Amino acid sequence: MTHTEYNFDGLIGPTHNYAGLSFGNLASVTNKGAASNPREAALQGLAKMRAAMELGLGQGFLPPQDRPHLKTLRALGFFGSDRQMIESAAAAAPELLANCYAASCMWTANAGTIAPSPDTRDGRVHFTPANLATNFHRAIEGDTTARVLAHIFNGEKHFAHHPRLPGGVHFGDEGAANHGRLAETHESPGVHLFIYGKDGDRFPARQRKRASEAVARSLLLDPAKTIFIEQSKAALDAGAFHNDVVGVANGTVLFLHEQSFADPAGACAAIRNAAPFVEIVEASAIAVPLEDAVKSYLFNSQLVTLPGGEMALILPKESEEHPRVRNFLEETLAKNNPINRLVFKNVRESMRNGGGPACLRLRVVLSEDEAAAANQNFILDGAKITKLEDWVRAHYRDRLTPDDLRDPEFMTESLTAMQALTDILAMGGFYDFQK
Ligand code: SUG
Repeated sequence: MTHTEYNFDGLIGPTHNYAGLSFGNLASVTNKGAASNPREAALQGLAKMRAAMELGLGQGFLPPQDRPHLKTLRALGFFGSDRQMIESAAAAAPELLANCYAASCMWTANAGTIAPSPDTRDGRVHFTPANLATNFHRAIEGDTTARVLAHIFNGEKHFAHHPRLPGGVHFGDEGAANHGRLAETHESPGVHLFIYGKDGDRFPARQRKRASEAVARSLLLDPAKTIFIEQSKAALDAGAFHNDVVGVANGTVLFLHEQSFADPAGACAAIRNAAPFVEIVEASAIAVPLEDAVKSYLFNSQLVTLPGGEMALILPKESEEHPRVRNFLEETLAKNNPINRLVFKNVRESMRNGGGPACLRLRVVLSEDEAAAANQNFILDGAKITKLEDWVRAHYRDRLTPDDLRDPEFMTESLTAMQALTDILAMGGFYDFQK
């Protein structure tokens, strides 16, 4: 049976802002307090989805979550009407309010880890949502993410949903951002790479080895086709808070920075052993210093197989504008490997929070039957994208500062947008604020 890779991008929510919430993520910390443009952010994201679709790729999306997350504010002891909660949180704990306002579920590479049916013991597609335990604003995504995945991929015949890992940072898990699949074709059994970290000298690691191992177990993967690799501290401390900042796998190709792994020779030997077909396309530290890789997000690109079999990289504009990186990309293209097309997209609003093209998408490989069983409202065509663009234009602000989050009017505005979206998508009373 033919399998297709679908990229499920996060539709960027109306509260997209720069609150500096992610220690270890240089862009997030640097842009703290800057004004964002949520409308532009969402339109940039939709334009990237449209571009991927026009390349002939399968494209879906995950809806944004309800923010401010009133349920969390209540759990933190704020009380009274919704407006009163916003006012008292703004006065007593503005940083908590900012956490409850984050639009960070846009980075769906962190939604969970997915194993497609050719790779699992029971022949179903398996989903384990991430607990995102390291950062509070991200940890509160999990409940809704699990519900969204179960809503879109509904039906036990094809889909199996597992709970998030328990135990907080002990089992810190950041989903597919630290995971890659190599396979000769989408439908042949894949080899799964799980990259975990140990705390660096500057920054904490978010993905724990024991978490990666537990996720692999939950997904019913073949242990002989599962490899656990330690990320290098140099990469972590240079700002690669997720491994997808320094490497990406697709099909037969692993595209990465030579300083991605703690033991590069050992890791590559293990990968070649499990996946003899692999082509490793590497950037040396001389061609691209780690600092440039983190600045340009060159490896946070979507490495995709086009319908004709060739591979393309969907990259952020920042890589095009960086002379050394651009040069390395041109050289990579000229060499004998499957990558022979570059597509640069402007996702600057997301980039300023440390999220490039690859962060914005969750890959799900589906057979024709599985794709048909998925909720079609979340699988895109041109008309559906236009409808979402209209929704964004009708509801989003073009300027938002962290100070604006204090205004209860903005809460009303954001939840009104979410209500309209649930109507468009026939989701019923899906979100916590609607219950
Ligand atoms: O978790 N940024 C996200 C970026 C996630 C990128 N994802 C991948 N690499 N796959 C994070 O650090 C910043 C939010 C703020 O500061 O307002 C933020 O959450």
